[in-house]
Amino acid sequence: MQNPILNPPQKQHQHGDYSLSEVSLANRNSGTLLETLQHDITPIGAHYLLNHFDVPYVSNASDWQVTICGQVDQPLSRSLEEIIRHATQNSLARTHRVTLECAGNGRATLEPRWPSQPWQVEAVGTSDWFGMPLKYLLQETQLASSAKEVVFYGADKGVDAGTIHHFARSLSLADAMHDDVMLVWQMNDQALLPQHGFPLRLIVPGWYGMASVKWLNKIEVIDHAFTGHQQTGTYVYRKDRGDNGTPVTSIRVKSLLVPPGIPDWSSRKRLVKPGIVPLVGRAWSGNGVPIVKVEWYRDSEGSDDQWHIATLEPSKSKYAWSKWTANWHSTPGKHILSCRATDACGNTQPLTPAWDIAGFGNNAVQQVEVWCEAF
Ligand SMILES: Nc1nc2c(c(=O)[nH]1)N[C@H]1C(S)=C(S)[C@@H](COP(=O)(O)O)O[C@H]1N2
Ligand SMILES: [Mo]
Repeated sequence: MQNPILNPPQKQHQHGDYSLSEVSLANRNSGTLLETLQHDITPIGAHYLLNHFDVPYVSNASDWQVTICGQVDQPLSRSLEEIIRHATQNSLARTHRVTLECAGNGRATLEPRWPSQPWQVEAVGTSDWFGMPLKYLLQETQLASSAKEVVFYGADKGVDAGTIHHFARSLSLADAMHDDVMLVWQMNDQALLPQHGFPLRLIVPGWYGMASVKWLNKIEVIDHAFTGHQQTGTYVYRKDRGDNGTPVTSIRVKSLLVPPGIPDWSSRKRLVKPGIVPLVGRAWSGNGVPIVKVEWYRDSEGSDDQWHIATLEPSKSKYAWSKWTANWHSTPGKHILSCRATDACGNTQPLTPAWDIAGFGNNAVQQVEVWCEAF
């Protein structure tokens, strides 16, 4: 019999009930609790998780080595201890508040859906990431003039679509040298948790999460375009299987609201009393582009509404989400609440998802079902 791990059947889109493998992925890769959108910084442990393979076991962080190889005059190896000492002695260490979102966020709301981590809306979070701009490490070696891309390897290894590989992603040399791309060893003032990349990861602000390689232990400078599985086999926007596609890069404009009132345990539908219901949520976009407008909408059976302008608190950090608030005068009955953000480049969220075969980049508006009744 053929080994099904190395000779997997082609993935097929799914309708209806979730498969056991999707449920297993959902159990491993938790989403942010939407009520924590109240916090400027997602509490540690409530940040969403996306791990393709197993979390590497690291017993001693100070032994952690990063090698830089490929198109460099001389390969270089640095321990995390040396990196931290270099950053501290030269005042290179800094904190960036960054909103991270998984490119697959929203995948499960597409019909039919791609069998993968079945995110609805919850794969987003904001942290204070502490470390050093990556460029200072790259500058410790002489890059060859042929250097074109920089590939970042994680210590985690597994199989996807029959291909055995370490999780690895590349950036163009220019993107890798960008001031804001960070080598990170702390999250919210404590060491990275094992599942968030302990002891060292990359943070690429403004990009979807796949670029922020965790458990970083190898950096390879190459003179061609990287074709690893996580670069070209996935994280590419495709309308159909034959499509060459375009790489997934920066985050698309998006917003969420904290579901108001109280939830029903199993359906997560909401119950509110008639009257003023405060609404609060977050809005963000990619590449450090600020949010300029958030609107909210109430779709109630038998009555028409319009988009209302919410109050927007501008973000204090370039790459972090903004908070928005509004007051809803709720009336008895069933309502669907939505919010919609617009960024400074004029991008706004669509009402229905754009089709993508693997459900990437879905920034369609969230829909929250709320029942209003005196109780
Ligand atoms: N080494 C490694 N890095 C990785 C991943 C991974 O599976 N392995 N997942 C990526 C993806 S798809 C996302 S969305 C982010 C998630 O980061 P978090 O789990 O810390 O929220 O990590 C990225 N970095
Ligand atoms: Mo992701």
